[in-house]
Amino acid sequence: MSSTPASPRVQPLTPPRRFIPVDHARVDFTGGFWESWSNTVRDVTIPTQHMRLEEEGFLEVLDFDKPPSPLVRRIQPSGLSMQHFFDSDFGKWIEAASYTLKAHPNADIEKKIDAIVEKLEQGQMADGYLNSWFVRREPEKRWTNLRDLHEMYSMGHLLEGAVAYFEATGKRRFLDVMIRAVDHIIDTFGPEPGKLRGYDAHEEIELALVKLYRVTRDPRHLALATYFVNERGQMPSYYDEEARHRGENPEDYVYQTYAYSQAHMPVREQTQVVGHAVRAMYLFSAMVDLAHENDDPTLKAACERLFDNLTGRQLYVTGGLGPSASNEGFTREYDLPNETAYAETCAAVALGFWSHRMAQLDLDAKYTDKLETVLFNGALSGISRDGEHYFYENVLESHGQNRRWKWHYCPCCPTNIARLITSLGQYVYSATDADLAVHLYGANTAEIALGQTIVRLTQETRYPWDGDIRLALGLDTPSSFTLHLRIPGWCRAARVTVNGEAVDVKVAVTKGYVAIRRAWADGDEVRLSLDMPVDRLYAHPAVGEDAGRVALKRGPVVYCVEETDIGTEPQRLRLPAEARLDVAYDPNLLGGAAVLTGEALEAETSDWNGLYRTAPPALKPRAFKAIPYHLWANRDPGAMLVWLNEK
Ligand code: FUB
Ligand code: ZN
Repeated sequence: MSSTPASPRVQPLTPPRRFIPVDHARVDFTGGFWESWSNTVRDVTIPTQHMRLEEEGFLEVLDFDKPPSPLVRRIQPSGLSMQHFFDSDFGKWIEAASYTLKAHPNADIEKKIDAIVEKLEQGQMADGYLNSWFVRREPEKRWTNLRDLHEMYSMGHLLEGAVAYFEATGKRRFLDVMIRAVDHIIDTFGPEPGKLRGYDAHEEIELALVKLYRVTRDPRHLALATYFVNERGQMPSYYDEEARHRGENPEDYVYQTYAYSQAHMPVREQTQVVGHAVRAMYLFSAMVDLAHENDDPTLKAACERLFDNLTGRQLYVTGGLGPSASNEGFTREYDLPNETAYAETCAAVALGFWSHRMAQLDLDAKYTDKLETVLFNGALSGISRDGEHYFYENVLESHGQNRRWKWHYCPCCPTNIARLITSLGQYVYSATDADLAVHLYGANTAEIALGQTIVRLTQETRYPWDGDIRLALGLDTPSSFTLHLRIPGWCRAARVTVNGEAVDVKVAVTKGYVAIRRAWADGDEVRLSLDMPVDRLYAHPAVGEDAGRVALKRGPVVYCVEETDIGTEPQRLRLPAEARLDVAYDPNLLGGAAVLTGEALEAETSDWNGLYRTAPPALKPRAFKAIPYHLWANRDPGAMLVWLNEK
């Protein structure tokens, strides 16, 4: 295969500083929104997902001592079967389950993980190669089609699982298996003569390698991740040459363009978010990691541009992304159809990964705001309130045809939302030696290290149902540091007090974080009050789908209207611009939630004879109710709408 241009010169970032997320196991959600979800995912989602993996034959692929069973997933036109990447699904399950183990040891779950690890180790080839599909079915074809077959995508998820399991239990076996697999990849790929200059079309291994590097501190692990990111999109394309090598015409590529995999140009030159949404988010997450680890401002700058492009032109109000099913990704800017929104759960979860990483490099609430948007909306909608049904696609409009799945033909999403929620603690706080940042609000207690200083924080709040937050600090000895409190972008009036004394928020705020520097002492109390009215949101006029429509949002929570609450399809409603909306907490709604009520108008249909007429419909009053979008499709099936017709 041909050589490609050297990667760009790297200038150091100044200052090379990054906030370090708190260990998720040091954050204990105590009552309220996230405790409830964390418990559900730990107690219901994790065990039932393992059952599904067994029932659906995912774990059977590890029976290396038996001949392979008939395929349970067909081969698609690209040559890929979902079965090629079954390893990724149990890899992600191990990762999600491991996050629960650290604070809540569970011998049964550990036994299940150990059983998978034992089989993986048995299947690992002598040279370290590990991928159940190729080991069992097509060993001669390994590394012949990085464009379509997800080999390193699967290995990346196994690697993330191995790191999480090691960190949770201290057991090295899985980690060592995966280090051997990575050694094999290092021997096979890279710019050195005799190696393949390839990289996997489905990004994932890059960010996994950085996680590995943060455990091993082996520079080869970081170098491999750096190589993969730098090599991506270099021309001539590796995928063209690889296709010719297989005797194929590169022009027959099913997806037509390498933009599908963000491999159409070098990553630092990319300015528009394109292609497959999950791939893009995993790549950009790795780019932020590498921007930090390599002090590389060129990667950071590329991420900043791409983030602004995504959030300014291509993101659903729910935090969903990637409108199109055909490429599981992006189309043109401002193309945000509601009923056909693909908005895959995995993509929203991965946007959470990316935004969170951006905020650690550059403490700017514009990043954390998006993390929060996906957490309360477009990612959380991917799991049912009972914790064992899922959405793969997160539409913003339905006529009742969308139902949650017990499992999915391609079940990448369930384990992805599970790993996000079981590791949620890490997103709440982060620190440097002299700073403590509070990114998310939700009742919890936490222990956070700032260098040698341990801060015990108690956060009391009913967030997201109201915007009052009390933070109590516990310290063994007084300590000077800066407390950074995020003022969410949706909040137009915030008040902060320290031990009862007001802080001038306007003076103290930078990029959406109020900075309070002082000598903190045990028992200090910070109160934050965020005004949380119901906001009416309008979409940019270029989003034709949303013209004349309004979305309701209160604090971080996007609302929708479900037919089951109003007795008619919400598509028939007109919400008057001046309609008063009341907020009330309903303890009986799916574990409790703030709902919006008021009066809207409904288009009369009883006096229509045909499809069209010259007079507009008559409008009659209709009681109105909206519930948080993430809770939709948990009760009677029916129509749903986020963008309501406005009158
Ligand atoms: O291809 C692997 C995963 O399955 C992708 O990330 C998802 O979009 C789904 O296609
Ligand atoms: Zn998915």
